Amino acid sequence: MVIKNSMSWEEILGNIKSAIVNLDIENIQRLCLEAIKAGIPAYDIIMKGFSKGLEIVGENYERGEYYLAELVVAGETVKEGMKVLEPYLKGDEAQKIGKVVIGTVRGDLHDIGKNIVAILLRASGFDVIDLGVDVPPERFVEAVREHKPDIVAMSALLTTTMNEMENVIKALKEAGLRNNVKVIIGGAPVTDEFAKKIGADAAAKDAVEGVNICKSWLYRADQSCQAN
Ligand code: B1M
Repeated sequence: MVIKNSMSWEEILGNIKSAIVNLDIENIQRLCLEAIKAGIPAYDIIMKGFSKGLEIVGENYERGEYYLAELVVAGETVKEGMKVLEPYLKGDEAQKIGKVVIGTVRGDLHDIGKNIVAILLRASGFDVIDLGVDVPPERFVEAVREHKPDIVAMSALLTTTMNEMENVIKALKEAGLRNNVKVIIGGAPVTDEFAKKIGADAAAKDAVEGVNICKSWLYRADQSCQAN
Protein backbone atom coordinates (compact mmCIF):
# COMPACT_ATOMS: atom_id res chain seq x y z
CA MET A 1 0.00 0.00 0.00
CA VAL A 2 1.34 3.44 -0.91
CA ILE A 3 0.96 5.99 1.86
CA LYS A 4 0.50 9.45 0.43
CA ASN A 5 2.31 11.89 2.69
CA SER A 6 2.52 14.97 0.52
CA MET A 7 -0.21 16.80 -1.33
CA SER A 8 0.07 18.10 -4.87
CA TRP A 9 0.00 21.85 -5.51
CA GLU A 10 -3.42 21.37 -7.06
CA GLU A 11 -4.76 19.77 -3.86
CA ILE A 12 -3.24 22.45 -1.64
CA LEU A 13 -4.69 25.24 -3.80
CA GLY A 14 -8.02 23.37 -3.87
CA ASN A 15 -8.03 23.35 -0.05
CA ILE A 16 -7.37 27.09 0.03
CA LYS A 17 -10.16 27.72 -2.48
CA SER A 18 -12.52 25.59 -0.34
CA ALA A 19 -11.47 27.44 2.82
CA ILE A 20 -12.53 30.73 1.21
CA VAL A 21 -15.83 29.25 0.01
CA ASN A 22 -16.49 27.72 3.45
CA LEU A 23 -15.48 30.97 5.18
CA ASP A 24 -12.90 29.02 7.19
CA ILE A 25 -11.14 31.96 8.77
CA GLU A 26 -9.70 29.69 11.51
CA ASN A 27 -7.60 27.60 9.15
CA ILE A 28 -6.72 29.94 6.30
CA GLN A 29 -3.35 31.02 7.70
CA ARG A 30 -2.28 27.42 8.35
CA LEU A 31 -3.28 26.46 4.79
CA CYS A 32 -1.37 29.42 3.33
CA LEU A 33 1.74 28.47 5.31
CA GLU A 34 1.42 24.89 4.05
CA ALA A 35 1.25 26.21 0.48
CA ILE A 36 4.30 28.45 0.95
CA LYS A 37 6.22 25.55 2.51
CA ALA A 38 5.30 23.40 -0.52
CA GLY A 39 6.94 26.05 -2.72
CA ILE A 40 3.81 27.52 -4.30
CA PRO A 41 4.44 31.17 -5.29
CA ALA A 42 2.38 33.61 -3.20
CA TYR A 43 0.81 35.18 -6.28
CA ASP A 44 -0.44 31.75 -7.46
CA ILE A 45 -1.97 31.16 -4.03
CA ILE A 46 -3.88 34.43 -4.44
CA MET A 47 -5.00 33.91 -8.03
CA LYS A 48 -5.63 30.13 -7.99
CA GLY A 49 -6.76 29.85 -4.37
CA PHE A 50 -8.27 33.10 -3.07
CA SER A 51 -9.65 34.46 -6.35
CA LYS A 52 -11.17 31.14 -7.43
CA GLY A 53 -12.80 30.82 -4.00
CA LEU A 54 -14.12 34.38 -4.15
CA GLU A 55 -15.60 33.70 -7.60
CA ILE A 56 -17.63 30.85 -6.08
CA VAL A 57 -18.62 33.02 -3.11
CA GLY A 58 -19.87 35.61 -5.63
CA GLU A 59 -21.85 32.95 -7.52
CA ASN A 60 -23.38 31.67 -4.26
CA TYR A 61 -24.35 35.25 -3.45
CA GLU A 62 -25.97 35.72 -6.87
CA ARG A 63 -27.94 32.49 -6.38
CA GLY A 64 -29.20 33.73 -3.01
CA GLU A 65 -27.34 30.98 -1.11
CA TYR A 66 -24.97 33.50 0.50
CA TYR A 67 -25.85 36.93 1.88
CA LEU A 68 -23.90 40.10 2.59
CA ALA A 69 -22.64 38.60 5.88
CA GLU A 70 -20.93 35.80 3.93
CA LEU A 71 -19.33 38.30 1.52
CA VAL A 72 -17.96 40.15 4.55
CA VAL A 73 -16.48 37.01 6.13
CA ALA A 74 -15.04 35.86 2.79
CA GLY A 75 -13.28 39.24 2.53
CA GLU A 76 -11.97 38.90 6.10
CA THR A 77 -10.77 35.35 5.43
CA VAL A 78 -8.74 36.58 2.44
CA LYS A 79 -7.28 39.39 4.54
CA GLU A 80 -6.15 36.89 7.22
CA GLY A 81 -4.48 34.79 4.52
CA MET A 82 -2.84 37.86 2.99
CA LYS A 83 -1.04 38.51 6.29
CA VAL A 84 0.89 35.28 5.70
CA LEU A 85 1.48 35.88 1.99
CA GLU A 86 2.41 39.55 1.96
CA PRO A 87 6.07 39.09 3.01
CA TYR A 88 6.51 36.63 0.13
CA LEU A 89 5.24 39.17 -2.40
CA LYS A 90 7.69 41.85 -1.38
CA GLY A 91 10.54 42.72 -3.72
CA ASP A 92 13.43 45.12 -3.45
CA GLU A 93 11.74 48.25 -2.23
CA ALA A 94 14.96 50.22 -1.96
CA GLN A 95 15.17 51.27 -5.59
CA LYS A 96 12.19 53.44 -6.52
CA ILE A 97 11.21 53.58 -10.17
CA GLY A 98 8.11 55.76 -9.98
CA LYS A 99 5.14 56.89 -7.93
CA VAL A 100 1.54 55.67 -8.05
CA VAL A 101 -1.54 57.05 -6.33
CA ILE A 102 -4.10 54.25 -6.01
CA GLY A 103 -7.61 53.99 -4.60
CA THR A 104 -11.00 52.34 -4.88
CA VAL A 105 -13.47 54.91 -6.21
CA ARG A 106 -16.32 56.64 -4.35
CA GLY A 107 -19.18 54.37 -3.28
CA ASP A 108 -17.11 51.21 -3.56
CA LEU A 109 -15.74 49.31 -0.54
CA HIS A 110 -14.02 46.42 -2.36
CA ASP A 111 -10.29 46.55 -1.70
CA ILE A 112 -8.89 43.04 -1.96
CA GLY A 113 -7.86 43.45 -5.62
CA LYS A 114 -6.66 47.00 -5.10
CA ASN A 115 -4.51 45.88 -2.16
CA ILE A 116 -2.94 43.09 -4.22
CA VAL A 117 -2.11 45.59 -6.98
CA ALA A 118 -0.59 47.97 -4.39
CA ILE A 119 1.55 45.19 -2.88
CA LEU A 120 2.82 44.09 -6.31
CA LEU A 121 3.53 47.68 -7.36
CA ARG A 122 5.61 48.17 -4.20
CA ALA A 123 7.36 44.87 -4.85
CA SER A 124 8.24 46.16 -8.34
CA GLY A 125 9.84 49.31 -6.96
CA PHE A 126 6.97 51.81 -7.07
CA ASP A 127 6.33 54.28 -4.31
CA VAL A 128 2.61 53.70 -3.67
CA ILE A 129 0.25 56.15 -2.03
CA ASP A 130 -2.84 54.13 -1.16
CA LEU A 131 -5.91 56.31 -0.61
CA GLY A 132 -8.04 53.36 0.54
CA VAL A 133 -11.67 52.79 -0.43
CA ASP A 134 -14.66 55.03 -1.20
CA VAL A 135 -12.33 57.73 -2.50
CA PRO A 136 -14.07 60.81 -3.95
CA PRO A 137 -12.65 62.55 -7.05
CA GLU A 138 -11.47 65.56 -5.00
CA ARG A 139 -9.29 63.26 -2.89
CA PHE A 140 -7.58 61.86 -6.01
CA VAL A 141 -6.99 65.43 -7.22
CA GLU A 142 -5.56 66.50 -3.84
CA ALA A 143 -3.26 63.49 -3.78
CA VAL A 144 -1.98 64.23 -7.29
CA ARG A 145 -1.26 67.85 -6.28
CA GLU A 146 0.46 66.77 -3.09
CA HIS A 147 2.44 63.72 -4.20
CA LYS A 148 3.01 64.46 -7.91
CA PRO A 149 2.72 60.79 -8.96
CA ASP A 150 3.54 59.42 -12.40
CA ILE A 151 0.39 57.28 -12.39
CA VAL A 152 -3.14 57.32 -10.96
CA ALA A 153 -4.61 53.81 -10.55
CA MET A 154 -8.30 53.30 -9.80
CA SER A 155 -10.22 50.18 -8.83
CA ALA A 156 -13.99 49.51 -8.98
CA LEU A 157 -15.88 46.24 -8.53
CA LEU A 158 -19.44 47.43 -9.00
CA THR A 159 -21.14 48.33 -12.26
CA THR A 160 -22.73 51.19 -10.32
CA THR A 161 -19.38 52.67 -9.19
CA MET A 162 -17.26 52.20 -12.31
CA ASN A 163 -18.67 55.48 -13.66
CA GLU A 164 -16.94 57.26 -10.78
CA MET A 165 -13.71 56.63 -12.67
CA GLU A 166 -14.84 59.05 -15.36
CA ASN A 167 -15.60 61.64 -12.65
CA VAL A 168 -12.05 61.33 -11.35
CA ILE A 169 -10.64 61.89 -14.85
CA LYS A 170 -12.94 64.91 -15.33
CA ALA A 171 -11.82 66.32 -11.97
CA LEU A 172 -8.17 65.86 -12.93
CA LYS A 173 -8.83 67.69 -16.20
CA GLU A 174 -10.63 70.54 -14.43
CA ALA A 175 -7.71 70.88 -12.04
CA GLY A 176 -5.29 71.05 -15.02
CA LEU A 177 -3.54 67.86 -13.83
CA ARG A 178 -4.68 65.23 -16.32
CA ASN A 179 -1.65 65.63 -18.60
CA ASN A 180 0.75 65.21 -15.67
CA VAL A 181 -0.26 61.59 -15.02
CA LYS A 182 -1.06 58.32 -16.75
CA VAL A 183 -4.39 56.83 -15.65
CA ILE A 184 -4.95 53.08 -15.31
CA ILE A 185 -8.16 51.40 -14.21
CA GLY A 186 -8.96 47.90 -12.98
CA GLY A 187 -11.62 45.73 -11.36
CA ALA A 188 -13.92 43.00 -12.65
CA PRO A 189 -16.42 45.16 -14.62
CA VAL A 190 -13.76 47.29 -16.32
CA THR A 191 -12.79 46.74 -19.99
CA ASP A 192 -10.42 48.30 -22.55
CA GLU A 193 -13.44 49.80 -24.33
CA PHE A 194 -14.62 51.38 -21.10
CA ALA A 195 -11.13 52.80 -20.48
CA LYS A 196 -11.14 54.36 -23.94
CA LYS A 197 -14.63 55.75 -23.47
CA ILE A 198 -13.82 57.54 -20.22
CA GLY A 199 -10.39 58.76 -21.33
CA ALA A 200 -8.20 56.48 -19.19
CA ASP A 201 -4.85 55.42 -20.66
CA ALA A 202 -5.31 51.71 -19.97
CA ALA A 203 -7.38 49.01 -18.27
CA ALA A 204 -5.77 46.01 -16.57
CA LYS A 205 -7.49 42.64 -16.26
CA ASP A 206 -5.35 41.57 -13.32
CA ALA A 207 -2.66 42.82 -10.97
CA VAL A 208 0.26 41.46 -12.99
CA GLU A 209 -0.95 43.11 -16.20
CA GLY A 210 -1.54 46.34 -14.26
CA VAL A 211 2.00 46.36 -12.88
CA ASN A 212 3.48 45.53 -16.29
CA ILE A 213 1.60 48.41 -17.93
CA CYS A 214 2.80 50.82 -15.22
CA LYS A 215 6.37 49.61 -15.65
CA SER A 216 6.17 49.96 -19.45
CA TRP A 217 5.07 53.59 -19.12
CA LEU A 218 8.02 54.49 -16.92
CA TYR A 219 10.41 52.51 -19.07
CA ARG A 220 9.24 54.44 -22.15
CA ALA A 221 9.46 57.75 -20.30
CA ASP A 222 12.99 56.81 -19.26
CA GLN A 223 13.95 55.93 -22.85
CA SER A 224 12.62 59.22 -24.19
CA CYS A 225 14.54 61.09 -21.44
CA GLN A 226 17.72 59.37 -22.57
CA ALA A 227 16.92 60.18 -26.22
CA ASN A 228 16.47 63.89 -25.42
CO1 B1M B 1 -19.18 42.52 -3.24
N1 B1M B 1 -19.93 42.29 -5.02
N2 B1M B 1 -20.69 43.68 -2.76
N3 B1M B 1 -18.44 42.48 -1.47
N4 B1M B 1 -18.11 41.06 -3.82
C1 B1M B 1 -19.12 41.53 -5.99
C2 B1M B 1 -18.15 42.47 -6.73
C3 B1M B 1 -20.24 40.93 -6.94
C4 B1M B 1 -19.73 40.65 -8.37
C5 B1M B 1 -20.83 39.65 -6.29
C6 B1M B 1 -21.86 39.00 -7.18
O1 B1M B 1 -22.99 39.42 -7.21
N5 B1M B 1 -21.46 38.01 -7.93
C7 B1M B 1 -21.37 42.04 -6.86
C8 B1M B 1 -21.25 43.16 -7.90
C9 B1M B 1 -22.31 43.07 -8.97
C10 B1M B 1 -22.15 44.16 -9.96
O2 B1M B 1 -21.93 45.30 -9.69
N6 B1M B 1 -22.29 43.76 -11.20
C11 B1M B 1 -21.17 42.56 -5.44
C12 B1M B 1 -22.15 43.25 -4.69
C13 B1M B 1 -23.51 43.33 -5.32
C14 B1M B 1 -21.89 43.83 -3.44
C15 B1M B 1 -22.83 44.67 -2.59
C16 B1M B 1 -23.67 45.70 -3.36
C17 B1M B 1 -23.71 43.69 -1.78
C18 B1M B 1 -24.77 44.36 -0.93
O3 B1M B 1 -24.51 45.25 -0.14
N7 B1M B 1 -25.97 43.91 -1.10
C19 B1M B 1 -21.86 45.36 -1.59
C20 B1M B 1 -21.36 46.72 -2.11
C21 B1M B 1 -20.58 47.46 -1.08
C22 B1M B 1 -19.87 48.64 -1.69
O4 B1M B 1 -18.80 48.48 -2.25
N8 B1M B 1 -20.49 49.80 -1.58
C23 B1M B 1 -20.73 44.38 -1.61
C24 B1M B 1 -19.86 44.23 -0.52
C25 B1M B 1 -18.80 43.34 -0.47
C26 B1M B 1 -17.92 43.18 0.78
C27 B1M B 1 -17.48 44.54 1.31
C28 B1M B 1 -18.70 42.49 1.84
C29 B1M B 1 -16.79 42.24 0.25
C30 B1M B 1 -15.48 42.98 -0.10
C31 B1M B 1 -14.48 42.93 1.03
C32 B1M B 1 -13.25 43.70 0.64
O5 B1M B 1 -12.90 43.91 -0.51
N9 B1M B 1 -12.57 44.12 1.66
C33 B1M B 1 -17.35 41.73 -1.09
C34 B1M B 1 -16.77 40.67 -1.84
C35 B1M B 1 -15.71 39.84 -1.14
C36 B1M B 1 -17.16 40.38 -3.18
C37 B1M B 1 -16.64 39.26 -4.10
C38 B1M B 1 -17.21 37.94 -3.59
C39 B1M B 1 -15.14 39.16 -4.23
C40 B1M B 1 -14.44 40.44 -4.71
C41 B1M B 1 -12.95 40.23 -4.74
O6 B1M B 1 -12.25 40.60 -3.81
N10 B1M B 1 -12.43 39.52 -5.78
C42 B1M B 1 -17.25 39.70 -5.49
C43 B1M B 1 -17.54 38.54 -6.42
C44 B1M B 1 -16.43 38.33 -7.43
O7 B1M B 1 -15.56 39.14 -7.64
N11 B1M B 1 -16.52 37.26 -8.15
C45 B1M B 1 -18.27 40.68 -5.11
C46 B1M B 1 -11.03 39.08 -5.86
C47 B1M B 1 -10.09 40.21 -6.28
C48 B1M B 1 -8.64 39.69 -6.28
O8 B1M B 1 -10.46 40.54 -7.60
O9 B1M B 1 -11.00 42.96 -7.04
O10 B1M B 1 -11.39 42.01 -9.37
P1 B1M B 1 -10.61 42.05 -8.12
O11 B1M B 1 -9.10 42.48 -8.47
C49 B1M B 1 -8.31 41.90 -9.51
C50 B1M B 1 -8.50 42.56 -10.87
O12 B1M B 1 -9.79 43.09 -11.09
C51 B1M B 1 -7.41 43.59 -10.96
O13 B1M B 1 -6.35 42.98 -10.22
C52 B1M B 1 -6.88 42.24 -9.11
C53 B1M B 1 -6.00 41.05 -8.82
O14 B1M B 1 -5.64 40.36 -9.97
N12 B1M B 1 -7.58 44.96 -10.44
C54 B1M B 1 -6.74 45.95 -10.87
C55 B1M B 1 -8.42 45.46 -9.55
N13 B1M B 1 -8.16 46.77 -9.35
C56 B1M B 1 -7.12 47.09 -10.13
C57 B1M B 1 -6.44 48.31 -10.31
C58 B1M B 1 -5.37 48.32 -11.22
C59 B1M B 1 -5.02 47.18 -11.94
C60 B1M B 1 -5.70 45.98 -11.77
O15 B1M B 1 -4.68 49.49 -11.37
C61 B1M B 1 -3.33 49.40 -11.71
